[in-house]
Amino acid sequence: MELRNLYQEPHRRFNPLTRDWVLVSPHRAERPWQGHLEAAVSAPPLPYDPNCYLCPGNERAGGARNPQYHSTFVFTNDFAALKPVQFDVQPARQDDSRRGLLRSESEAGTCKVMCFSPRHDLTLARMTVPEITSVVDIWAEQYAEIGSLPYIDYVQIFENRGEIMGCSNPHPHGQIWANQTIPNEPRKEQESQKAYLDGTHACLLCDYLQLETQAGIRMVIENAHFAALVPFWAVWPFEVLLLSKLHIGHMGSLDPAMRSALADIFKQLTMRYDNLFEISFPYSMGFHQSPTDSQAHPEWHLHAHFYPPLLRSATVRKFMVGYEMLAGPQRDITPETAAATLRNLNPIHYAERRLREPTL
Ligand code: H2U
Ligand code: ZN
Repeated sequence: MELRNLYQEPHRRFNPLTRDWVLVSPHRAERPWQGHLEAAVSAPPLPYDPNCYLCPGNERAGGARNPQYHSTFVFTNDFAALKPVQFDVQPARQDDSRRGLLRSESEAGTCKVMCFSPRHDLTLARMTVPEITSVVDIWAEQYAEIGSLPYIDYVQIFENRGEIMGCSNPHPHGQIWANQTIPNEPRKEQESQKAYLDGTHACLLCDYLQLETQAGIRMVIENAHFAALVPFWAVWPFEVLLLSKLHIGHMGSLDPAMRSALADIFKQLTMRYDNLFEISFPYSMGFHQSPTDSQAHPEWHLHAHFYPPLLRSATVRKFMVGYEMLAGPQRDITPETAAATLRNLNPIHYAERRLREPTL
């Protein structure tokens, strides 16, 4: 069957980063929806909220008080999932069954919270490019600083946005969790990138970006140093993969021009996301970059994944349940349709457009 026809019919696509398959069912996109609707837009927040744990000068849940910060502010999570080790100790390992069925290991690390802005009512989409650039600077600084700890092998930078993603606070913030071992997702990507480099003497994501640049159909937006596209193997309806154009392994290698280009593409992409359903768009986003395990990692290519949960409107989300939980991921609208939708959105943020429109 010709590939174009194949894409009208149920088919599966391979994710070379995780080596998983995703089932694509383009014909199901029009099915009716009588299920759960998410609550639509809540009232816009104020620039300062006296009850917010993250606003400048306020007391946090753990009892500490935030300083009167003026740009990006980082603190150690008061309810950290990982704890640092004070001196160089080997991880403790145990196998209660002696046959590998009841294995456990101690895991050290650190967790930080990063307030992107002192303004409670902003998001990355509404911040200026220089303001986002200072967020990028702190990401790079934290990656280097935390990664230089002898017991940290991986630094995971991420942002959970919106109540629908389980985010506890609307104040613009992200998190950094850093582990003694490489967690599942980056470990899978590391194995795939390494095998590809060993087998082809080329970088998996450099080759992939070249294909996508030629094809154009899944590209959403690009600038001098970064490209944002809906990957061929996307699972979430409006999933985006953000790639550096140069082969760099981590944020420490970003020069000032690349940092502002990263800030620029962040703003362009998150504005388009907000414009899609004219709401402050929820997602989980995170960077994947070289482990900090003191090994050389020529296979690693810096990138970020955006996983937004919404499907057809501000109130209809994609549920990863049933077949997805028990068998594998499945999607209805094709990555090509999702990319075209995002690409063709108005590049000006809807809230700014509303301000400019004359009121009747
Ligand atoms: P989410 O918005 O994704 O829920 O993350 C907020 C994090 O902030 C969460 O991990 C931490 C929580 O532990 N936090 C503090 O460290 N101190 C506080 O006073 C409130 C929240
Ligand atoms: Zn706040």
